[in-house]
Amino acid sequence: MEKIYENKEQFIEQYRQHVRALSGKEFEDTSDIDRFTALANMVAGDARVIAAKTDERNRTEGKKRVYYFSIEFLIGRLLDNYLLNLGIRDLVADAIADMGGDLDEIERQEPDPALGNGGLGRLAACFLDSMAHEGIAGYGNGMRYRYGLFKQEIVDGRQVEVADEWLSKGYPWEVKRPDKAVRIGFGGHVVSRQEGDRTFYSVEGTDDVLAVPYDIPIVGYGGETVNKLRCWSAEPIDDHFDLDAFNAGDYTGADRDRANAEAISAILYPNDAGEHGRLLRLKQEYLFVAAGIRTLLDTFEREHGKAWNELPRYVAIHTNDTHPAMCGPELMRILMDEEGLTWDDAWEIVTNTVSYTNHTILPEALEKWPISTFSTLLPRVYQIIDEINRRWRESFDMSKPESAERLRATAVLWDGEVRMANLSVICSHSVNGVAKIHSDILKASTLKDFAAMRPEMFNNKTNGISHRRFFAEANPTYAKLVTEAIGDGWLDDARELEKLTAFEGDPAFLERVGASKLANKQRLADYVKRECGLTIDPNTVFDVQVKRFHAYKRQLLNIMKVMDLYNRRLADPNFKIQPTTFIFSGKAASSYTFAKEVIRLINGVAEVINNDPRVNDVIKVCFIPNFRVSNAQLIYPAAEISEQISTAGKEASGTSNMKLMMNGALTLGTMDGANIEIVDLAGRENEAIFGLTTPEVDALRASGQYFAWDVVNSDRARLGRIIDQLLDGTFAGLSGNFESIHHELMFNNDYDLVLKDFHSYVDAWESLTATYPDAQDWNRRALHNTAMSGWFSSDRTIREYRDEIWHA
Ligand code: NBY
Repeated sequence: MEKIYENKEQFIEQYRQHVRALSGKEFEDTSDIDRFTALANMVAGDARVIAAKTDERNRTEGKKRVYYFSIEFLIGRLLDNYLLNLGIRDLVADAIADMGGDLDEIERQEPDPALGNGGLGRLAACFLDSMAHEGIAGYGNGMRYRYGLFKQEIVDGRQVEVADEWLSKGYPWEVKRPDKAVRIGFGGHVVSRQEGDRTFYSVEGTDDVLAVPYDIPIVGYGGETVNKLRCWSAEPIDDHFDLDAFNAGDYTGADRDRANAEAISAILYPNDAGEHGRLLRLKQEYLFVAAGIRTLLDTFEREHGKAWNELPRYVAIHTNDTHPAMCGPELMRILMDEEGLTWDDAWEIVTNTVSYTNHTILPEALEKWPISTFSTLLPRVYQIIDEINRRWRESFDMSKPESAERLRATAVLWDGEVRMANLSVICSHSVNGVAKIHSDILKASTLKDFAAMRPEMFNNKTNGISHRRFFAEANPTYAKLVTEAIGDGWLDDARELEKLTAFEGDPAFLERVGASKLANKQRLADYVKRECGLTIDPNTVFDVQVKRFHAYKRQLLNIMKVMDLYNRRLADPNFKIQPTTFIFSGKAASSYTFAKEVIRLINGVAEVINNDPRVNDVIKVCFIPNFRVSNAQLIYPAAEISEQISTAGKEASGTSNMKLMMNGALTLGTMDGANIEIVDLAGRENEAIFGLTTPEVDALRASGQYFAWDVVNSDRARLGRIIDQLLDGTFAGLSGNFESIHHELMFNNDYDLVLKDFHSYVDAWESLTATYPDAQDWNRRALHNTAMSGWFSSDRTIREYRDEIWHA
């Protein structure tokens, strides 16, 4: 790696200059936010120098470019990560200490952009990191929302949503590129014109907005490659400011065009399982797709001219879930309407360029749009989709008995709706799921008709995580220990963590593993004290469930376990509980009432237990508000038990399971998503697995013989009591009882099988925590989990995408 700064002194001199230039003050007289802005500016400048070299290299080597289209990129704070990736973190920390500053404090000033909901958005960000590390010419293409995912506050136990003004203090990593803006048309009507024997189509009378890009540099570990994340913002076309209206006192009316255009990129939709039908959301999807496609075609044309049939050789377009599903139709539109290609030629190019990842099998999350909404907003794109659908139908041999059903299942247009998943599959050459079991379920059920017709396009790419961000950066004490033991090669190649298995029999080393965990727990306890005023004890087990709130993720099962432990302890003071702090964190979609009620229940239970001296020496419940990338980086390293308890078959993969495993937590989980691969890698004896398996869940549902009442009646003492407590005021102190949760369990027949898995879950928890007092053996299992977690690096995932899908 080339050195960016010869030495500390050189860094200090440049940093002082940057501080002066930006704030007009000497370093000593500046605030931490000034110091952050100047430092980030300076590093961003360094990054852009490397980015120019990367560009040049990509051009001269004629590299294939990968465009990763995702409506979410949950990138987190960048400064610490980039200092690490550039190999200058220690030098900079030292230098700033010499100047009388504190790098950690400066880093805490950075806004944590919440441009994503959860796993899907964070995955996209980890992929950017890994593409840059692997030297892939990889570009993120996404949205720049003025307000990211809402800030969560807890008031009387309830989630309250507050706007996330992440841009209010400026964002030094981004550069606006007005020269690269793209005009985007909505509405209007399709007109045709004849040229010889060809009909050409275009749209007239559109309402246009300008998509304006902001670029963020993506610094790869090793400092050789700097890629770009391009996020699109919507603006009005010209200055449509209406001076007459303004002079007449109509200030809002004067700026109406601006407000309407800017609304498109104003907010991130906070639903992580689909909220379809909103016109503005469809506008977002088209805006970043159309602008991204235009950009990549311009780049291609600059390098290869109009040799469009070469596009699949030099460009891969990857669609992260169905939100960018219009990539296929939009590319068809440009190739035919603007470049004059025939349908067949364009189709060949499109299907060889586009690939698709599915992230969910939940039927309610599969994206669909009313045809009427779609065709009015995007008449020409709709016309192309209609033609894709027509040709697809025509390809069926209707004399075959299976055809009718296959057609029903695979059609793009059905029942007045556009089915985005089917569109994505038909426009792609590759479809992948995100963990082994998930990819199998896609083939066996969700997309089974496609899989029967085109088995070769289906494949699995088990998710991964940036081990540099979520281990090296988040957990410096443990990372230092690891590096002392096995060198720092693991930063580059996470599989090297496996060398740690050699230390599993080394008591002194295991003791240090335990000490680093304790330090991380203390660090989290300090944060919890600051943020929530709650005292938690680092000498208790830290049992952690952090993720979006969803019925299928079953945070309810977890808190019911806590209620059960509480009840049993009150009934019998000799009932032994391994002292534990139950830590929850996560947001619920604003409109998801049930999930919000579960948050309220957790806080209600916390309020009672944390204030009850009969139990609060052995149980504490802690809900950490406003889960986001930055506090996640404090939580994962402190965890000892990783709660991964979704109903089997529902969690496509999960990625917090991987982050927690890497940081030495033992998985308490169902055989779902990537938990299965965790067990394969680390051995079932080093995790705690419970509950129904996917085939058992399917069989039980199919039998029609599951009755929630029977399960409760067979255990009045424990389950019955918990069910009663939802209504009897025990936990109602903050804001009332929990009727809707009671209703879901008892009258909706417990769709997520919480009651069914309850006993096996609580038993598994008790057996697992019973082994905690043998610290050496616990630490050995923790170390073993870390050692075997390297396979979950997103570097591995990205290499698989590169070799098997993108061929880059
Ligand atoms: O993607 C998650 C899966 O639930 C998880 O199992 C997987 O590990 C992760 C990465 O593959 N899905 C997810 O995070 N989905 C969303 O965030 C999301 C966001 C928006 C919408 C749908 C899903 N939407 O339709 O608007």
